Amino acid sequence: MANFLTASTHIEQLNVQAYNKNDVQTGIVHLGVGAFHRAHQAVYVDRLLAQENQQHWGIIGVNIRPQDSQAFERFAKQDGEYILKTMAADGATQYEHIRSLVKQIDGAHAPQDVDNALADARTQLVTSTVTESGYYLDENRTLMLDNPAIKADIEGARNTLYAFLYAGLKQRSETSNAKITLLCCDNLRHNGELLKAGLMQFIAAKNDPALAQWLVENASFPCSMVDRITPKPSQQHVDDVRARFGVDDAMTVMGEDFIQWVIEDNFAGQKPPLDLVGVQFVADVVPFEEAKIRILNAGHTCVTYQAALKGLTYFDEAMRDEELKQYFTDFITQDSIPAIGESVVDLPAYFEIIAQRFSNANIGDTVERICTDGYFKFPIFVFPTLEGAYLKGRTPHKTIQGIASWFVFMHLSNQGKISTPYHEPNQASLAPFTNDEAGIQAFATDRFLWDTVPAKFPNFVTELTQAIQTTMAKYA
Ligand code: CS2
Repeated sequence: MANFLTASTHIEQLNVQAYNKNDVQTGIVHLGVGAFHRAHQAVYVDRLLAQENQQHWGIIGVNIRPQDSQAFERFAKQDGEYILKTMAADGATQYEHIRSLVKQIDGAHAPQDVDNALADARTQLVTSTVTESGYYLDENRTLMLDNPAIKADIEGARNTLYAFLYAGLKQRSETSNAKITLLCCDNLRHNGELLKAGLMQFIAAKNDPALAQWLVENASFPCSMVDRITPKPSQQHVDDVRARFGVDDAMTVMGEDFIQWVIEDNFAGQKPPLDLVGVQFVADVVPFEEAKIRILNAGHTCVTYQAALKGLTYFDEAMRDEELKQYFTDFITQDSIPAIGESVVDLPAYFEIIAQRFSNANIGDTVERICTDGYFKFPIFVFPTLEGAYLKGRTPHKTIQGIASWFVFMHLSNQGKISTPYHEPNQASLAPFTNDEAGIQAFATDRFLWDTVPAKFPNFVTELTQAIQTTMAKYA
């Protein structure tokens, strides 16, 4: 197998785990080989492969999106190997050569190869990172059967992860009885339960009770909390890697030095001993998930639109802006932490660590990246704090301010009044939220976003309307 880093490559300062890639066999299939996977799960597995007798955990990387085929092809050409750069807030920098993605399949072109990989009895674990919007579930965990992508998949197309899981697991159920673990690695609350709910409804829509029964007996869907801030790799980073190591790395990634993975100990398939390399296996992942989603992700979400309105480019700049820094502290201490209540996680200490991570200027994480995909992020990241506060009899003023900033951002960005572009895969869902009384009312009462909060706590609608008006007046 050709090696991506040749003999002529300058490999000083490049860390590589001590295992021989020729000894590695595959035990994991990963769907959605994006930057986050390459900076997170693939890194843990790379470390696992260097442990004694753990060379059977190599990853088969699967692309499921036709629009990513070209990039994926380049990745496959470099044998799935790439360089990861991590940077600490104090400037300490590390480069690692990651080799755990030992085989690549472009599902957009070779779906049968994906089915074979999923059906292969050696595959013990299927992981997925297809983004928050890749699961097509509404506020009641109901699969969006009217969504064109899901509709087409039920008819036999291959748009979503469900179509791939369905076909592969069906083949597995017919050819082997090997148990399997389906481990969702996206930032969704109770992510394992959601993956299970979505897949089971998909199988029901395919009218396949035998497969549903097979999954009940042979599969598990643990929840997991994944964490590492992974900015979109910049051209500067790609150039740096080329200058430093002499390679054109199409899939190089960068991230912060912090990394965490907490997994519910519920494996139907064989369990990779990832605890040897720092992963935490726990009976209940919910407290970790809630802390991360409500403090880190919601902190990002509620601050980022305000940062964009202020014209900031990098997220760490927001942490140096007195007003936004204070806002972030108030949002977490007045709204998020009280709404979580008792937790096994030391929430104030956790918040301090996140505040430091957010201030890391070396990673160059952009406001633009964090503004992406707001329509799916608010219900997942921000809604629990909103509802939790109201249920405890409090009005979450800071949360409402964050929500208002999103509304104002969408309008000013679309009008070209601020420079941060808004990448929103669900633009159509935002169409009713026009910048007038009716649009604000539609926004403040949207069922997908805020579920029953507006009906149960009408004060939310009043306060949000005011906050939108104040914010609009400030920035328009
Ligand atoms: C961010 C996440 O996109 C976002 O909203 O909050 O991508 C965040 O950087 C990761 O979840 C960190 O683990």
